[in-house]
Amino acid sequence: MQHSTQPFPKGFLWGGATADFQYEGGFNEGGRGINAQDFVTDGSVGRKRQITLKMADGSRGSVNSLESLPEGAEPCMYDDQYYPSHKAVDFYHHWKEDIHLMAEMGFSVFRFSICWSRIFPTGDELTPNEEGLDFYEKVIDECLACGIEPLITICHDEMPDHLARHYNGWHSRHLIDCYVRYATALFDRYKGKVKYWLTFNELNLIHGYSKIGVHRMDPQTYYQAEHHMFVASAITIREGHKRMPDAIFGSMFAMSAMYPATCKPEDVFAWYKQRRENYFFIDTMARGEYPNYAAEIFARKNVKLDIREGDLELIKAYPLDFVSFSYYRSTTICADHFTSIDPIGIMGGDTNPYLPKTPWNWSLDPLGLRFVLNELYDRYQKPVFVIENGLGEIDKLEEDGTVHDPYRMKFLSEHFQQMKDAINIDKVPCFGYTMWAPIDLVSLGTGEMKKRYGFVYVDMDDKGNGSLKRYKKDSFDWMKKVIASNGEDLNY
Ligand code: BGP
Repeated sequence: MQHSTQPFPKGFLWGGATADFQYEGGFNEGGRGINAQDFVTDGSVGRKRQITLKMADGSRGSVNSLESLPEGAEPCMYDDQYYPSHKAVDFYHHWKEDIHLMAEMGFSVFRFSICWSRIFPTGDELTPNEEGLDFYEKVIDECLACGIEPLITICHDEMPDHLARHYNGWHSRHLIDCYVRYATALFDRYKGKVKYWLTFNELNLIHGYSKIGVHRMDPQTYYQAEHHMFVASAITIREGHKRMPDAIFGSMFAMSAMYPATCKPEDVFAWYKQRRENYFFIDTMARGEYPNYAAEIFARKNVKLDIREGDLELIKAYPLDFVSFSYYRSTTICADHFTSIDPIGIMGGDTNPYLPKTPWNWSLDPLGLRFVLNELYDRYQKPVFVIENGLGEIDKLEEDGTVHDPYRMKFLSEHFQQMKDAINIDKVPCFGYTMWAPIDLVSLGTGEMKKRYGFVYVDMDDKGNGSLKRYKKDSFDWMKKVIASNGEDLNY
């Protein structure tokens, strides 16, 4: 296969991505309100993360993040449980040090998310929490002083617990007003400083209470909640453009590649339909209208949306300016035995027998990134941004403070080559890359710390023990070299 030996285009944005509840901590500091993510325990591959509950009869219970809450049960924290969001890896107190490490690597962009309940502790207040706004302003100012563009995810899989508990989260239209008030408070404060914004994270990756606040996990509830998020995103883009004419807006979608398991027509058609289940969310937000195939999905899943006057016009008038996505792996779809792992029927698929896997069973597929970049640009003709990509691996901190991670350099080098090929050979206008996650942080899927992604090792274990000291891994200097050559030199 032909490969590009040219560097990336001039001005290409290089950086890293994080999310507040996996990175920030400080859960009871600075006036932050309790977040729906604060009830989610740690876990592992064989032990799913749980939302701990007080059951209707007062007893203790729990459900995993894909399940409905039992009737009358309420999320509740217990002292003998470890909740990773509370401390995470303490960016709240390490922000300056971490930003300087990113600057040392030559980052030109840092994607982070703002914690909604740090700005509006319950979500129902009419004025924002000044301490919260101030914290992120310091982060933004430090980035700018270091030559790093801040790229903000307004809402990354989280929300004030009050809105989840009392309104059934995004199932309620009330959330549209709360979210727009929150987003516009950010715009009013950070305009002139922040150009790149994402309204949501991975709307096509299913999680329940902790992410979108819903108590029941069924298609009717889910798609109704998503409809409200589509409307909220559209209004937010309208308000954002009004206040910040230079700003551009995206939303992030989980777009790891998907292939038919074989060339049997049944497998190919099953793949096509499953990919569309996934594309439904980005199709609606990027094209500005529900796709024609939504009718088939809604009929099959018995969904009847409550769409109010003006909703569809808003979605149409304010679509995404650019398309951003996460890419980690690829899966295969087989007609015979596809079963979704979520109750909505979106996620699922098998591992690809042709590909090596990580200890977490994620298939490594660099070419899949080129495939997805082409797929997305063909579909929308909007600029694209690789907003999450990285390798979760087990790293070892040596006694002398070094960490040798050749597997990470290999992974990134191969993915960068494919991204370069997509840009320079296929002519896909991809304008940036933010690696997940430059500083080690807590895994979303398993709540573990040992699934590490960073260029920087953080001394903390799966239960939150450790000094939180930061150590540069070998990949740190390698990334510095890659960025300095604007991706021309990918050798490791
Ligand atoms: C994405 C999320 C991130 C992140 C990443 C890696 O889906 O947007 O928050 O965590 O996946 O997944 P994990 O942490 O499960 O390894």
